[in-house]
Amino acid sequence: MVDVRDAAKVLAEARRVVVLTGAGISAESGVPTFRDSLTGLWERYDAQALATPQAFDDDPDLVWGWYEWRRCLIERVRPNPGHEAVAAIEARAPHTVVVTQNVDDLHERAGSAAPIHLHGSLFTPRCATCSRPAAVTACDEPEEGRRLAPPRCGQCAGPIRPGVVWFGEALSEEALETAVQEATECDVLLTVGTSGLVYPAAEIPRVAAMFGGTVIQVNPQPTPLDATAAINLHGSAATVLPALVK
Ligand code: BJW
Ligand code: ZN
Repeated sequence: MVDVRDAAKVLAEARRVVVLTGAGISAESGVPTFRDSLTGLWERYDAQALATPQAFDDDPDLVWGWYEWRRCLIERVRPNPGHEAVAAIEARAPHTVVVTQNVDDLHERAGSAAPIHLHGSLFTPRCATCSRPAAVTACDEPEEGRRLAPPRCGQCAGPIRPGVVWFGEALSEEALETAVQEATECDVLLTVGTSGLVYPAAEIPRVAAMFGGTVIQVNPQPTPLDATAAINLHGSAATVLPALVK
């Protein structure tokens, strides 16, 4: 059995590190994950009715209201020791790239320099028609389940949409290419708090392993990535990650 101290040694000796994070790293800050039983967003909401381009076309007020509720929730929470440990890894290893599937800004607030947001961000809304970036508005007492008409574009009057990547949409080519390239070159890929069910993000640890990188996984639950990881650390991000950088 490999314990956290062995994993910490492997990480400390790595020159090139990729940290891939998912919703689980923000769970202990109070941000709900998607697929956890009982607390996951997809337990209470229909992904097809909220996280697809078709959903926004069909009911923009429902979708915009839901994303504004989530953005405003995130503005009220703080990064946790897991995000802080990721920033510490970044400060220590000669070359570290943080790749996140999360649409929150908790890595940035914990001190990570320029995380790659594979699935976009709640803080980069844009026009659904002409793609022009739009301003983020102040949050006032957001309520869960409130419908809210999206603002209109100053250029073409099209509806403003969240800057996230929905099912069926392509990820930013630049973001994905950089993440995959870094995975091919890394000594260690640390995957944290992702179910490994959403593609193409779930391929990134496999690419790292295929090119000779050591994959370390941190997750309280088993995932399809268990077989890819050389080291599986079963525990929460806010407890295991600080122990990895001790
Ligand atoms: C803890 C913890 C604690 C809890 N500490 N851990 C190949 C095969 C099959 C399907 C496909 C395929 N390729 C593409 C697809 C389709 C689709 C897909 O993957 N579907 C699968 C679900 C089957 N992919 C796409 O559509 C992607 N686009 C695409 O492929 O485009 C192709 C294309 C090319 C050219 C032109 C056009 C198209 C896009 C995917 C976008 C995903 N978007 C979402 C929503 C973003 C906006 C929003 O936030 O609402 O991204 S879905 C949702 O899932 C979100 C997440 O980033 C993503 C991943 O979830 P994550 O982070 O893993 O969270 P959970 O909840 O699943 O897991 C949490 C984990 O944390 C669990 O394991 C817990 O145990 C753990 N945990 N507490 C540590 N304290
Ligand atoms: Zn526009």
